[in-house]
Amino acid sequence: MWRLIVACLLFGTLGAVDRQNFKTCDQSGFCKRHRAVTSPTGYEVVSDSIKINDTGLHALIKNKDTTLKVTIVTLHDSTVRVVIDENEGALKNRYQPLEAVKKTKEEATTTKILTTDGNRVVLQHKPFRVDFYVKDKIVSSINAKETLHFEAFKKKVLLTDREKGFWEETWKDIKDTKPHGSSSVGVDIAFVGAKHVFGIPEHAESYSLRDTRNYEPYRLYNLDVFEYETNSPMALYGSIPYLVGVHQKRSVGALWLNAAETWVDIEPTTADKGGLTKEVLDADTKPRQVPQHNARFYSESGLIDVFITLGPQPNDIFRQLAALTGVTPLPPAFALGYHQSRWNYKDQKDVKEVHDGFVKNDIPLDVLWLDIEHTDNKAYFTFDKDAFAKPEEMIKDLADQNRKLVTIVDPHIKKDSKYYIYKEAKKNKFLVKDAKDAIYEGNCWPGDSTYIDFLNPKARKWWSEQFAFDKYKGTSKDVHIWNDMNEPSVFNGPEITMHKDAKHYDGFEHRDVHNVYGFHQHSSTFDGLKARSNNEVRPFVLSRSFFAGSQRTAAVWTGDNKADWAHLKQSIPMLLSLSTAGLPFVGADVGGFFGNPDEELLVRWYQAGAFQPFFRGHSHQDTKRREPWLFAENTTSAIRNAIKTRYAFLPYWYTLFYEHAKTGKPVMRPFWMEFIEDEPSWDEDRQWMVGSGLLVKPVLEEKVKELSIYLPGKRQVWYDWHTHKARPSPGAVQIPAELNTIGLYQRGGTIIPKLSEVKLTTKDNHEQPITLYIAVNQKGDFANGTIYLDDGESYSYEKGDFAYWGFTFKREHDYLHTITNQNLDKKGKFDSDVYIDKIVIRGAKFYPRNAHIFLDDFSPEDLDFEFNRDNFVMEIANPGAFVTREFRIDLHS
Ligand code: NBV
Repeated sequence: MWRLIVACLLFGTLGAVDRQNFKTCDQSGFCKRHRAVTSPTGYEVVSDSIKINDTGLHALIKNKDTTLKVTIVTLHDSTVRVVIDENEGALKNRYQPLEAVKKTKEEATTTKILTTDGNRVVLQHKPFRVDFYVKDKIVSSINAKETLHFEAFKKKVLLTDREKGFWEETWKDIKDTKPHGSSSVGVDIAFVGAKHVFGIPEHAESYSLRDTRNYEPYRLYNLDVFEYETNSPMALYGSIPYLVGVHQKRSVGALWLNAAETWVDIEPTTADKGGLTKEVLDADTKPRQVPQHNARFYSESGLIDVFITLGPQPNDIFRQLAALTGVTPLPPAFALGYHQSRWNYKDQKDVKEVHDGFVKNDIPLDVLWLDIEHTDNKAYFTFDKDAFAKPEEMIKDLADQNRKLVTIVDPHIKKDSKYYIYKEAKKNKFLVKDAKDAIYEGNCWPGDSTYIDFLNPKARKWWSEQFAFDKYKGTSKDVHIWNDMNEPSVFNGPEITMHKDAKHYDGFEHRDVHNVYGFHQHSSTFDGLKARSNNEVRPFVLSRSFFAGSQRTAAVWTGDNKADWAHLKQSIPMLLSLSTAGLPFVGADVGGFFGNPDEELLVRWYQAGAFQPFFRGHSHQDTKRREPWLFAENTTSAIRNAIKTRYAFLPYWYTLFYEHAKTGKPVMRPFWMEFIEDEPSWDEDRQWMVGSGLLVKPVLEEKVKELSIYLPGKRQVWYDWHTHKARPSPGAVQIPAELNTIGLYQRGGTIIPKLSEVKLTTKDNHEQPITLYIAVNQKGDFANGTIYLDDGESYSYEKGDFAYWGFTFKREHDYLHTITNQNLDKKGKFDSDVYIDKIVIRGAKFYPRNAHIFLDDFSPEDLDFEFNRDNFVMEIANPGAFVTREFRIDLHS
């Protein structure tokens, strides 16, 4: 009942977002002020202020009211950092979310113009501007539109009306006291030559960022938005202030390192209008024909701290971003399997029936989830005494079948003097304070709630210790954690979040750190899970809120979507945008959180989810139960099929996650990353790549008879996964959209390892035999691929217990093709029993007469094979080869 009242009062009518709960730019004082800056703000470099030393280039810039200091530092790997802060004597320190970035290697400044890898940074004095050149072409510029606007801290004087918004702001009867006044910052960044810009998640928007000139700017402010709309730049649960301007030859990334509320305006233009005409013009470039995107960032506080990564190619862009904000470490294998969740599984009996149901119905499952109702009256770290009286038994039962449990642990803490977490947090002063220095109180699921101050390193350490097995009673190494509501969500707070004048550790206000609050919760949760097993077991943490760098410790999902086709479609650009911004382990609630999907939508959602990194079915407590067997037989069977297909590709997924950790490349990839030569495909947001080998296009429309698929690239060949039929690219194909259809193509030139048969958990599949799918390239002479193996759960891979092997198919000469494997990393000592029980060669444009294999004894053994002359497919059964022991197969024609 209580829950219903809260839902009705706070969230208004069911069915759509209540926009009234959230600000527009016009309703946000600083955003409005920045957007109103349309004439040059007139900053110039102060003559004689430039100093170049080992720490970079330092200069003062000034306009009629303000003097600022600028630091430009060249970093390792074509990355440049530009920091603009107040000059000495500022009234207050500004918050810098350095926790988001890793220690970056600085390169010594050697010449008067900073250079790194042959790139050039030019500081223009009047007006102040910083230009970035790659091989003599200008690619980016800061302040080309002269919108730099910096509100320095000042002493409070008698308030005029105009000044009022600067010193306080009231919104929906909630006053923001702004004791330090406004301290907002903003500037424009140009992406010269960029046809599209992508990134700045999280928004339910198209993948390619749209022109905001007659629209709201994109907002980055972590918020709990009830029933969010599709196609909207409204803020959602997390923020990564990073975007990339994509260009055939010279892509550029920009990370705006600021954790305060931020808005971003996007202006697509051409270089003749963007203030850089002179710099762009040369013998073969007409500025009018050069596309350009200008992005203007405005943040409520903090400083201007921008990292420009100069690419130039997509792989460089991802590596450079990874060097700044890190990568997702190899997840435990189970986390890549299927997750079954619901708000809520009612009791232990329910849990058992559900996971047994998966076995009975022959559907793979790795993880069962428990939402907030499993706790003792919303006191996290506890179990309801009646419904979950024996958690150990429940967990053991799951673990006996190689399954895991995930429980939810939110950051709001029930205000209850009998609750040990509250008592300890209060005693240790680990709770956020309000503007008057009392403990901050808000309303959330437990009723009156307090909030852990995750900005305090001691509070984080204490929080991480709460996951120890002797503290979080009933849990074991088979329990992993879900952090929800960590924007943080405060039901009676402004915009359903924390008051901006609430106080955190070290004198910072909530406004300074808002977007990094959830990051600190999930990072310390991760640390706790790692520590509870003496750093032996890889943790899995799912978080709703996130910031740049969140990928180092969490997977993320797109929150409370709806069971409709629009939300299914929306999930793709949302996940691509997260992947682009460096966060690869992402997914959307399969089936939609709110509402009841019809069976067709549910099947299509499973098919899409099966090819997205984090794969979980989840739903609201008011929805009908949707375990896969509760539907018509053909629906259940299509869902089973989708989940089994996911499991069959697990060796490929696991390998991609390993490679992500090495290279920064996401696992779910936008087309521009793989096909930079195919410009029309860059903004694709209905299809995606899993790794570089697999193209996915799920059915996203109701009752369609045909699915049309675009095959990107130039002079590539693609193979229909099921029929092997080859198609050239660029081009489009139409395939019949049956209930079991998922558009799936393998790119010529790749080799994909897939399980030959699927068992019901990742662990049970660990040593299952593999089929190698070889898709020969367009010339017919080459294909390669990789596989990564280890124990799937511990950190012993860091000490050499892993195997990373490559496979190569090659035309040696007219009459001989070979298939070989190679150990790609000799440090890996993992000797696995996984063997290859089948090889499928697609596009085998030769007529094989015989085939034999050489194992380590060098005496060839004949192999049985079949060759289909109609579709050029060769299948070798039981080659007798082990993945991690060298072999060579000769195919004579
Ligand atoms: O904990 C309940 C839900 C959860 O199921 C969902 O996944 C989260 O996004 N939670 C939000 C709070 C209530 C939402 C209406």
